[in-house]
Amino acid sequence: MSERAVIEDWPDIYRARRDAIREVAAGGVILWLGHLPQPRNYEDNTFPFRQNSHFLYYAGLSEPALALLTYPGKDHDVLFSRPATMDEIVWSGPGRTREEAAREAGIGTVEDLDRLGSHLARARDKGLKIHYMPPYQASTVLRLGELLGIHPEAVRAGVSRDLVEAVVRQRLVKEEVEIAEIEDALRVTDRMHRAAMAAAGPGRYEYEIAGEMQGVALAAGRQQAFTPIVTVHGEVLHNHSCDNVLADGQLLLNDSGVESPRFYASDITRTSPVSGRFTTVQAEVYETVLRAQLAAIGMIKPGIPYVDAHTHAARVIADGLKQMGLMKGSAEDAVTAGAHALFFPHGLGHMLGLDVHDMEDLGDIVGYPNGQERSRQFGRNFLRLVRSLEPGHVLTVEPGIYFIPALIDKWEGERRHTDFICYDRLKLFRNFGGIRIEDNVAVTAGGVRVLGPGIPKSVKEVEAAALRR
Ligand SMILES: [Mn+2]
Repeated sequence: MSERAVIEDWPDIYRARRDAIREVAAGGVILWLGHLPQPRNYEDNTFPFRQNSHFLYYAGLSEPALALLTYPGKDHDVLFSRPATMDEIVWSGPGRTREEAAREAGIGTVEDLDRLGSHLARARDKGLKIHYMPPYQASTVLRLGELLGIHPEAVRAGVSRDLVEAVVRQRLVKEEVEIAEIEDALRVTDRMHRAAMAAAGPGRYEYEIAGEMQGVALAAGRQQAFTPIVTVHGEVLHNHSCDNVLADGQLLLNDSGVESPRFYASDITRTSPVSGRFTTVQAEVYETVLRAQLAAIGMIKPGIPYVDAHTHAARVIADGLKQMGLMKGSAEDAVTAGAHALFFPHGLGHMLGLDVHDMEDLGDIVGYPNGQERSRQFGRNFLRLVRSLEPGHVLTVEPGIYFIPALIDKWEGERRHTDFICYDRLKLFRNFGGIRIEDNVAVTAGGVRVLGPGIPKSVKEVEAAALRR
């Protein structure tokens, strides 16, 4: 179904990735633990399974209960897997054989999972350092403690800093095949967003729209890359409830994206009018967000610090709000003081890859290189990415304007930034909601490429898609 522009040989791709990372272990062994199923309300009723992204990056295998040891020496990898019991075959089917899975990952040797401990013991006896990534699931912490013969509380201190840094370096720069995966995901995400715009209308419920979208994803054999945000209360930034009824005059904010066949994420936000037509005021705010987004995208090229695009987008927003009589004074000074964050209280974007916030399990090392620290200023403190951009980086650009009644009341009560904010006029916007526009872009040698098939974005395009019902 999906057209592929890139010739792929995934076993070779995984092999090459492992050969690059094993250099970093400098003669040591790297332990990659795949995920176990996570119980939902009892042991056998589990959450939908999602493999660990580092495991996917280096082996591509999406089944539970796998492990991988990367030994020194080219192509020396051992996959560990549990042989299926007869009961498991009866209840869950035979699945593919371990040998088939290993071949797909370009791995020549397969062993039983319960031999992993003795492999690690032998490596330790030989004085080889065992490198591993920081765990974020409780079951992984416990397994690491057991496998390494240390107390679970000591697991975090033993994480390999060298490995983490090298994984970040490697995964940050996307190969063509990875960008093709993200674009593949975006083709389904496009259809999902169009379906949502067309399905929205007065009297329908947010969950009905979410259901239409999920239908598109499931019918394409895809999972969501994260819990979708589908709401008329776009001012609640990560609003995961969706039981409001849609009314004429409201805006529907939809932040969602599916995964590709190899589990790469897409992450798109569109905001559309429930009635099919923006009001004049809505269109004015919308155009401001769009101007900020296009200006930020236009700045992206190798060498530019992403924080500069964030700051510029904030200024465009402050300027637009000035024209609407909601802000005053110098837009530049307002942004330096942080006054714009009343309306734009989050970061411009984040890295995207196998994770929707790529490698967020590794912390700020992804977006803040060389120990740079996050700003303490409200709004800017939520910026996940400041680093200088390089060809192959894939990231989101997602400015927004929101009217958050509780925040407005607090700032007004504290008489915060009264030089820049027109609190009186703001009263007219209390029930406005929020607008965010988000695209996924790749940094190229010459600048930037917006990924995906062109999801409706201008006022005209969004209205046309919303009226198609
Ligand atoms: Mn995003």
